[in-house]
Amino acid sequence: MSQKNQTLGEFIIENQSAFKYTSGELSRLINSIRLAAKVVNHEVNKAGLVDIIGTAGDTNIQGEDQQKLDVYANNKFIQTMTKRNIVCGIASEEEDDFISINSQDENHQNKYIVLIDPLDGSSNIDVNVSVGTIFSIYRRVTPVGTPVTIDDFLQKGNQQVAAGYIIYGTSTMIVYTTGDGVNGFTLNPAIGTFYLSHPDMQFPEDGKIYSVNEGNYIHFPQGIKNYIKYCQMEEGDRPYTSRYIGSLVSDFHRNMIKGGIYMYPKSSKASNGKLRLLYECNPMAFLAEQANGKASDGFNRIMDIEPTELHQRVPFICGSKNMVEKAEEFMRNA
Ligand code: AHM
Ligand code: MG
Repeated sequence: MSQKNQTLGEFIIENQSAFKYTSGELSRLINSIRLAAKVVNHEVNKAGLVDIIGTAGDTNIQGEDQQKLDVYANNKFIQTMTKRNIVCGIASEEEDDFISINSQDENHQNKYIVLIDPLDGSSNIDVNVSVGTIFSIYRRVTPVGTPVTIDDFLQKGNQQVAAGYIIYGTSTMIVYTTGDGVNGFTLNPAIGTFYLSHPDMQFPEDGKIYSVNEGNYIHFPQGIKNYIKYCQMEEGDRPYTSRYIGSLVSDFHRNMIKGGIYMYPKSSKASNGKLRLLYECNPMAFLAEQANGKASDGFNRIMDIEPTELHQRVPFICGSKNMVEKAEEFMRNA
């Protein structure tokens, strides 16, 4: 049973035995994400103070190589998981190919792979607006002790064993699921400890917020245009409120707490939308479903989509169940 004032470390230990494949390995993996999150958080928070926001490859006044924060976060998460020898493979938005970690060594028994978007919401980094990290965890499908292959990464979302995000906002939080509900932990920056602050998070079934980049309106499919007009109509509890941060993690987080729908549809400019199936949409879909919400590409459940490539894009509609179902209805009828 989760309780308030519990630290993330305590929560992980207490809930380890409830996890069906329990061996401590997944707990160690989540612990390593927790550690990297603190380091990245520290760097994100001082971004305005020090001259770290420059072009990757620049040299700063101390003669140190500058890294953009997304490059920094990518390196930090990969290093932490690699050095602690905790996973057999990682794929990242920042890397063209997946990374194999000692997985050809027959003594290497790690069975988890991680897909990660180390710092999502990149357009917000330079302007002091919340960004996030998104992660998705699977068991490998190829045998342990052999090199990981692309098949280990191209698994359907419904095979995820854990997923979550870190939000670097007014407070920093880790929100994650291992398939038994969603829990949120807030960092106390004074002592560097995450506390359980949001046990058993749930999307309200209905909501009044819609989040979409309306600048793309004329390029949207007719079903989405019709649904947006429905959101704006004066009728019943409508018009809804429009809120769009442009950081998926932040928009999702707000909608989960308050009730709402996030949409990044396909458009006449981008036939599959913008967001990536494997390390943006699937983990958010897993969280949404675990929190009584829903995630769809407009017609199908996100987590049932068969992936064909690592950096595949997919239209994404996610949030309060009744709102997503209404948007799907508009898509079907358009
Ligand atoms: P990124 O991975 O390059 O940061 O892009 C993903 C982000 C999401 O966080 C956000 O919801 C979306 O892109 C915003 O896109 P746009 O600026 O086109 O509305
Ligand atoms: Mg991203």
